[in-house]
Parts: sequence; structure tokens; C-alpha cells
Amino acid sequence: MDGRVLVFIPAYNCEAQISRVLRQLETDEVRAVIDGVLCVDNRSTDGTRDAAKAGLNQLDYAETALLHNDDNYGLGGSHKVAIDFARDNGYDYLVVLHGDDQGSITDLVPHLREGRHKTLDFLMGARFMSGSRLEGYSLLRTAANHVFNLIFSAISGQRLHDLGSGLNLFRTAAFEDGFHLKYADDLTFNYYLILGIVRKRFRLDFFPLTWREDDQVSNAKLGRMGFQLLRIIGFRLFLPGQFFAADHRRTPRQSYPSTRIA
Ligand SMILES: Nc1nc2c(ncn2[C@@H]2O[C@H](COP(=O)(O)OP(=O)(O)O)[C@@H](O)[C@H]2O)c(=O)[nH]1
Ligand SMILES: [Mg+2]
Repeated sequence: MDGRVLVFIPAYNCEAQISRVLRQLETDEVRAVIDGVLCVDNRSTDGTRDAAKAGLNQLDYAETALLHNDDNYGLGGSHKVAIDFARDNGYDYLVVLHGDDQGSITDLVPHLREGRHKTLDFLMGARFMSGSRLEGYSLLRTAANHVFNLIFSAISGQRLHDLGSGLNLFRTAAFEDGFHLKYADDLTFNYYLILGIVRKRFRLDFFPLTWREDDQVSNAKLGRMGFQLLRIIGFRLFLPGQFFAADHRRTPRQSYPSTRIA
């Protein structure tokens, strides 16, 4: 197939949900637009690895892989592992689908079928645009997200409908110069990424998705994330040159080694 697509599933302590996420990939509809599946276990302390292995075994794809990070690299660090894997294994696009089953790949499938990604560098899922649906989100959380989206949009001069959902598509070649490598390795990685995408004038668009919160534990606590967002906004606004040159990681690393266990 022209333009090979890899689904990357970041997973950390989502034993209860990872099998459901992998089952999403079993249908013919999904298999028609996806070429390979990669699960990156970020040193889970529960049964995530075994559940992922069993779920991957049920899938019928040309390639499935399970990587175990050599250290806990966070969600951002796991993205860096997956981007390396996609590049090294000849995938042109990387779909990120969070391992805790809050989103559905079926929201992206029609866009892949239409080939919309081929005219873009980044096609990002959005929880806060016309057509999106939120299940189990508090009013406060939704309102806070809208406010931050508006601030980031004003800074960017471009409408941004989400700063970091758990279902996104990246063109692998966009990362060739390593612009993402110094972005934070934790849950804030996406905030840096979206600012980097705008700055580098990549072709970016959004699609609406349904996002649920039922049996998942949300680690992106509103207060802490709000504080981190304000820091990023201040830094980006007042010291833009330094912002894009700085290393935003708590633990700077030369590389992000992982071990293939399946
Ligand atoms: N919290 C957390 N999630 C990680 C980590 N590494 C990978 N993940 C995965 O990243 C995704 C998003 O994390 P989550 O805690 O659910 O954040 P939230 O949904 O934004 O509240 C989930 O699929 C996790 O399994 C990590 O070090 N910490
Ligand atoms: Mg989550």
C-alpha cells in the first residue's frame, strides 16, 4: 500500500483497557487502512505487558511489535521511541492511540480511507470542535480546555481545536530533523509539539472525536496541567527564541532505548 501506516499504542498501567484497545483493531474496516501495530510499554507495574502480548497475538497484521522501554520515559518519551521505530521500519505515518481506551480509532478511519492525511503533516484528533463528543468530562475541565485552546490559538495565529488528544496522526518524515527531541518527556509533550508544528509551518488539521472517561484514571490533573500550561505560555510568549532552543526535559537523554519483547 502506498503510504504505510503504523498504529502506536503508548501503554502504562492500563491492564484493564489495553485488550479493548487492541480489539478495536480487529475489524476489516480498520485493517484496510493500517499496516502495522506497535505497543510501547513504558515499564508498567501491573499486567499491561502480558495483556498487550495476548491482544497483539490475536491480530492479523503484517507486523505487530511490543517494545518495553529500558527506563520510564513518560508519554512524550514513548512517542520518541515510536517515532524511531516508524522511521527504522519504513512507515510513512504514525497513528497515536492511547492505551487506556478513551478514544476510538474508528473516528480516524474515514479520514485515512479518503486519503486526507496524504495532504497533511499532522492530523490531530480534537475533543473540542464541532462534531466532537465528550463522555464523563466535567464542565470545569471542558471550560478550562476551551480557554487554553483559545490562548494557544491566539499565540499561534491559527485555530487549534485541541492541544493534545489521545488520537493523532503524524507524518514520520516531519520528525527528520529531530525538532521534537528536546520537548518534555511527560504528559505535556503534546503542548510543546503543537507549538513546534505551528512554528515550523507544518500542514496541520484537526478532526472531531469522541472521548470517554469511564474506568480510566486521569493522570492529567487539572490544577497541575493548568499550571504547566501557564508556564509554557509565558515562556513561549516572552522568550520565543529561547523557548524553541531550550531542552524542556527533566532528564535529558542521548537516546531512548527499548527492548522488543514480542
Ligand atoms: N500517566 C502516564 N501515562 C503514560 C506513561 N507512559 C505511557 N502512558 C500512556 O499515555 C496515555 C495517556 O496517559 P493518561 O495518564 O491516561 O493521561 P490523560 O488521559 O491525558 O489523563 C495512556 O494510554 C497511558 O497508558 C506515563 O509514564 N505516565
Ligand atoms: Mg487517559
